Amino acid sequence: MEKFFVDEATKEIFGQAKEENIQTVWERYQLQQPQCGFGLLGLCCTNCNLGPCRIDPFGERAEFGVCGADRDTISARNLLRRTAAGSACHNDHGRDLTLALLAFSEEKTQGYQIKSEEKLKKVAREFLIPVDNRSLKEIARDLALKILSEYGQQEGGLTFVKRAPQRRQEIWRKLGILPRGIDREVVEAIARTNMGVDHDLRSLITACMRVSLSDGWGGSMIATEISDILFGLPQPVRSQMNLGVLKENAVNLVVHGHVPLLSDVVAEVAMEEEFLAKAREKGAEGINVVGVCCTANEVLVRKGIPVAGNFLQQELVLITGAVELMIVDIQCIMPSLAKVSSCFHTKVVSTHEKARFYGIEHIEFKEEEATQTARRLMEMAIENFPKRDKSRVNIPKEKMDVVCGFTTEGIFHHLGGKYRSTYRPLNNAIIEGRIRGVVGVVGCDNPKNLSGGAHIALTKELLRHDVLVVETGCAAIECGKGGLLRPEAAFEFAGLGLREVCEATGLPPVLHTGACVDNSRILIECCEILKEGGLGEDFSDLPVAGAALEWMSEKAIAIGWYVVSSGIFVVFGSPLPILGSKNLEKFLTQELFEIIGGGWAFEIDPLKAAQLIIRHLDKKRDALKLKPMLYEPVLIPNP
Ligand code: SF4
Ligand code: MSK
Repeated sequence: MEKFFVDEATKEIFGQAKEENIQTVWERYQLQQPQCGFGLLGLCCTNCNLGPCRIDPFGERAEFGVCGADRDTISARNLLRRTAAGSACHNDHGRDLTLALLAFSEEKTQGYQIKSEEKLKKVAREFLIPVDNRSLKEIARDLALKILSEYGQQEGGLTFVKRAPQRRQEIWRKLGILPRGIDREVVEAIARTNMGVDHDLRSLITACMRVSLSDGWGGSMIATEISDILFGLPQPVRSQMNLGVLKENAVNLVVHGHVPLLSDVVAEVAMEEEFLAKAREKGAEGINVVGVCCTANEVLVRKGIPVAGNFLQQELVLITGAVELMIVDIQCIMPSLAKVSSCFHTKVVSTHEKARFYGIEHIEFKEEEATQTARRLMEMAIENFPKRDKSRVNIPKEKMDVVCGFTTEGIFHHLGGKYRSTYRPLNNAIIEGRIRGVVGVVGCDNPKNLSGGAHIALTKELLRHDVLVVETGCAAIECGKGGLLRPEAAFEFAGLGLREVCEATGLPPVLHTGACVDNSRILIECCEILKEGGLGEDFSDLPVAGAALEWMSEKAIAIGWYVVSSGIFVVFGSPLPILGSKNLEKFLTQELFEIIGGGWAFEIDPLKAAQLIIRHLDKKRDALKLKPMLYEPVLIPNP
């Protein structure tokens, strides 16, 4: 297993865990082998009590479930359920943020303020809310209520959908996949998959697209925009990533999960002199707040808080023996943390009312007590410091410098300068053949693949072919650990054309854009490229693509779907669990391109995935009649 680790810190602490008999995700993955073939192919159904049913992939035994559902129905229905679950997660995240904005406007929160007045007013105007001569709280209240009404609405459309190019909106309208209300699409998707409801592959996939659009152009975009309003618009910021950001002589406090509502306040409280003094009294030199997963990305891009690890490293962070407290909220949190933490002095505390764990203390977070809760947790971490067994502390030395926090708005300034904010230089670079195209490398890390290594291999291969890469989530953290989020990476890994652009603008060749919900920023960046002109009229015209080679979560399926439904080519590493239905596979990987302009490919080898993407970008360049690429791809060591 170790031979697959590209990250030395991971390898080291995994080895230590084995010596100490602490089970981690990699061993549990091994113990699950061989994984259920029916599940992998999408051919099992548990949707009613006539079953569970399984379809024989070789067609020798059962070809139908007890009710008569065939492989196409079962695999498409399973896919829709997963897409709905992923969308529900993002949409609910957006709702949490909206309720927090509402609570703020009603003076029911602690420690929050409007950090981006400009963003509040901009978004309010989009929702047709008057902003002149009104207090920020009044505007915030109206905006929160308007957004909440889009959650409950039954007909009409979503405001953010209007950000998409006209041609795309028309395609959605024609296909009947414009989301009507955010909650409605999730509920309807689940209802369709009930025994005896929707059995038609195309109809089920249409529902996949519509529910995913309620996420990408609904819940996720809402989460991003309100996070910017309440916690500030990210700016390019220097920081560090990997287990080496934990400190031997400090109180180490880890925030993990997805929602920035508590973690942002925790990061603020950690700077208060009162707590620093208390930490010193307990023998620590300071308080070190670090992050894991997407909560990490949220506080990284706004506050420069270092990142201790991505999804697969969450147990390893605790196995360093150096963590006093890990605060978790929702999504991607392994229930195994209770067991792992029990081997050390480390406390893990769950804080979100929707996420509880056996063996983990729960201290519920409420917006009206945010600062109070953050302080209580801080006390807890400090009190725990003297209980640390110093002889068991093992913090790997690996940590990598990164520059993160590139938003749609930030890229404007970077490209055009403060006084002439524009995407023109980017469009020109694409048109003139300096940049081949733009690719979003996103998603989780997975022991089924290379435990993060696939993101690095794919990104390096794209860079040397002059592809500008934008990243979010755990893929971004993996590439950060691998040294790709430094401006210098342009000189080490990028092709000559991309290198020239990076040199001229000061941008790194890989732009860290934020957390999983911030994939919505990538959609908006594509809108800006189109608005700037010269590269077509719709997303499907652009030389762009998305990749989530190590996807794990249902949320990644929802993201993949809203990107495909927006007319963009998406490559997943391990296939979606649909290969038991040849019709569905053909539909997703071939026929969809004609219908929606985007579609799927599955390729587990990162270098082959890069080739698929490059061919796709070149096809789009040819269709736009762009100039040939100026330079041949460069050779880089260790591709
Ligand atoms: Fe079996 Fe049909 Fe029930 Fe699914 S819905 S469990 S295929 S009988
Ligand atoms: S945290 S969804 S493992 S990217 Fe957003 Fe990482 Fe995937 Fe969770």
